[in-house]
Amino acid sequence: MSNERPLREIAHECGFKVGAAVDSDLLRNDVSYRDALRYEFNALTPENALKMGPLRPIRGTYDFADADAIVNFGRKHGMTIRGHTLVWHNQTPAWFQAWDYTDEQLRRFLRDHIHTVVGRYRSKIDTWDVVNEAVSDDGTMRETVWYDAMGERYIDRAFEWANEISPETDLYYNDYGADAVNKKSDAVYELMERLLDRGVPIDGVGFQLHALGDRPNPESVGENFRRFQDLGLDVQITEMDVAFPADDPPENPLEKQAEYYGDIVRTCLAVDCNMLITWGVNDAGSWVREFKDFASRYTVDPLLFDDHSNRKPAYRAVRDALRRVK
Ligand code: 9MR
Repeated sequence: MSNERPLREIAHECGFKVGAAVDSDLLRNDVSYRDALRYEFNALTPENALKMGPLRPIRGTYDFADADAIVNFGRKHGMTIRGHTLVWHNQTPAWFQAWDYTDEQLRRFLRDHIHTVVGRYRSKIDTWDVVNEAVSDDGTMRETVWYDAMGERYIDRAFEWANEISPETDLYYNDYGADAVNKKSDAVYELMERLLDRGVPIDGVGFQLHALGDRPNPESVGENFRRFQDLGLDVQITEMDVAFPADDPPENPLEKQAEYYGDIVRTCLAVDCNMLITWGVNDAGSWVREFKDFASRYTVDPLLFDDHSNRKPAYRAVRDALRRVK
């Protein structure tokens, strides 16, 4: 690709993982995307392929083809793999949404799902987002199908089922908008305290850090990460991207973006958070473009690589922040 040293090598030297969310079609069909992924990143997460909807399009069967392709690519290239996600209110299969289940049927369905999926990737996936986005923006528990059937204890059970089938895998709770100290992160913190009090086998918290419009203050992010670590939990940044309001971007958006990525990497290093995943490999594949509403509201180049997988100022800022710790 170039003579510059790959980012993953620099990251590796300071015990850091830089990853990207991966789309199976782009991985198959776009050479520059594939090359950037394997050359520059030492971690990945399937962006959609491991979610319940894509995995289980037809009742009674699983389609592991896309997830296997991504996971095997990651293994082949020595990458750490995050599994995303087992329990979420979004992206459930259409047939599931139409199913008139009893609470007990739902409980068994979720247990079997977790046993099957975590079990299949036991030796390949290092970390799972077991439960995603269980807390609402106002800090109350989100009323999902899982919550309606089982109350908050659906979270306990999900972690227990994952743990019993794969005790070595790191199990995470993952959420957005809880990156800095704020009302939502307070609620997530209290949820974590309750889980730990109940002896739930949870290893860490994933902070998504979708910096769209707002950029959480890095100092507050550090302070927030520390309080979760003080509970005995690990922390990771799991879905980062940085975009500005489309109608009011800063003067040098790519430089501003780079500065923020650099600040966040430095924050991570200062508090011993050793994983940062960007939500996509290159700008062309970013979900911000896929979501029509967002694409008109925000600048649409939120990642480290441009549409053709060329390095951006943000890439260099991440690299330089990592280099400085050597
Ligand atoms: O990037 C994902 C996009 O391709 C899907 O259409 C979308 C479905 O809701 O999910 C996106 O990923 C989300 C992730 O799974 C959880 N956190 C927010 C992410 C961006 O919406």
